[in-house]
Amino acid sequence: MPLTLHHLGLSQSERIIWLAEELNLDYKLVHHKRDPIFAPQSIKDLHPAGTAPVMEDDPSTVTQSRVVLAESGAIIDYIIAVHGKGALAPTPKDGSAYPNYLEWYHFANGSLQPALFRVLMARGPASDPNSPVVVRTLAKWDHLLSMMEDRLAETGAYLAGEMLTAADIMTFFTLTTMRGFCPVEYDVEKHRHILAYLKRVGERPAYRKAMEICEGKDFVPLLSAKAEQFSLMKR
Ligand SMILES: N[C@@H](CCC(=O)N[C@@H](CS)C(=O)NCC(=O)O)C(=O)O
Repeated sequence: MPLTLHHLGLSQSERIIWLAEELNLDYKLVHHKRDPIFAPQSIKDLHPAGTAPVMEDDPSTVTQSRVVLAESGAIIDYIIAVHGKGALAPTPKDGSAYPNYLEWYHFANGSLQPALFRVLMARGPASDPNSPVVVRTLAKWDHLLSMMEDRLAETGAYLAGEMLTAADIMTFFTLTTMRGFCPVEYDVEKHRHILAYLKRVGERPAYRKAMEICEGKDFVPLLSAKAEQFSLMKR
């Protein structure tokens, strides 16, 4: 089994385990525990980025040697191309799903995840709630959510269209588990399509299996309007 996936507890590496489960891949899983909030030495030893996810493919059919990647989008593209026969990644043959896929796939780490991270920083102890930067940061998060709301209202299903794609796999962590670090709430009326999407994806067997593999059977994914902050953030 050449593929090894490294998961850091409560982190965006859940994306990669979920992808592997959707694709029904064989892989070896290595769990890493946060120390106490950030990545432990065992993750730093794998790649200079020192963050999760990390994927090892050894030997890779592409290079005939060991490939190590530590960027979610790169790992997802690599696994889909090398191990997944192109599944979950629309191409120009798929018509409008293709440009929509590209936009929402890159929206995840290009816009949504940084915006929520900035909300986390903007709520920090040194933050001034009246500062124009803080006001703009919070407004930006609201605006990105309204873009997602409109898109999900349009498709009634997934971000690229009727079918789940890697755009959903990239995005979902930010809408769910990341809220355990930075609790943001959804409005049951204003965000009703986002909430329906969270339910729809949350019912997928591969997502449920992946979350159980990642966080154990007692973990409840953050799929509802309110989110509790993780206890590791309360020290
Ligand atoms: N751009 C990277 C970011 C990876 C990242 O920041 N991972 C976080 C987990 S959500 C991490 O490892 N944090 C621990 C640390 O920074 O020490 C990706 O999308 O994969």
